Amino acid sequence: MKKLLLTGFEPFLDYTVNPTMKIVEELNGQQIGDYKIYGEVLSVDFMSSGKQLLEQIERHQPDAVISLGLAGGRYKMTPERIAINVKDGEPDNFGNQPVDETIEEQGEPAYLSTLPVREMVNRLLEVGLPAEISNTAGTYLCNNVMYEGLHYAATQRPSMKSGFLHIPASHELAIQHGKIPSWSHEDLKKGVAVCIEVLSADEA
Ligand code: PCA
Repeated sequence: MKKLLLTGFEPFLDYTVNPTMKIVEELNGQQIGDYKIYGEVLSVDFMSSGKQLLEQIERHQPDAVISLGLAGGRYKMTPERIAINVKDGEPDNFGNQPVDETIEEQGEPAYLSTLPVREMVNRLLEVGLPAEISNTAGTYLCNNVMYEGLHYAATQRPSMKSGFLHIPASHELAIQHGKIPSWSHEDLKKGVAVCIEVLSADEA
């Protein structure tokens, strides 16, 4: 059985719940395709989120990493194509707000996801879930964590697939927030499971 590190994030900014947190907690310990899932929740913290991801990689020694993040306002499930070596944007949960900073001094300007993003989108559409590839993960914590996972894989473990999946708000969050489109929690979780099945099938 292969190991998949599946990460989510805690709530941040005016998003009072983060649907990714509940998904990783519920999928933790489950088996999907050939993968046993190791679910972990990361902080929204420019200083430590990347380090937390690398610690979890060292701890679980996964064959693949999928990180999840909330993209409040998006209507579709969006596998990310690329992570860039930039930290910038809104303040994190500790009030830090880097401007135009690099994530890794020695890192490449950008890394492409090594997950089968096209196949994931195609399969999501087949099962009736709206999806498209996203060509930007932004410059906030999601991009940061995606970049760190890909940088680690590129420099230390080339066989480890790594990438990121942005998901829409859950109904629970949309009710609290008031101004964002949403999916049911069950559909969000199903979409994540479908992407893991595609990853597993891609390697079979
Ligand atoms: N989404 C944010 C950070 C945490 C999360 O779930 C992002 O898109 O960067």
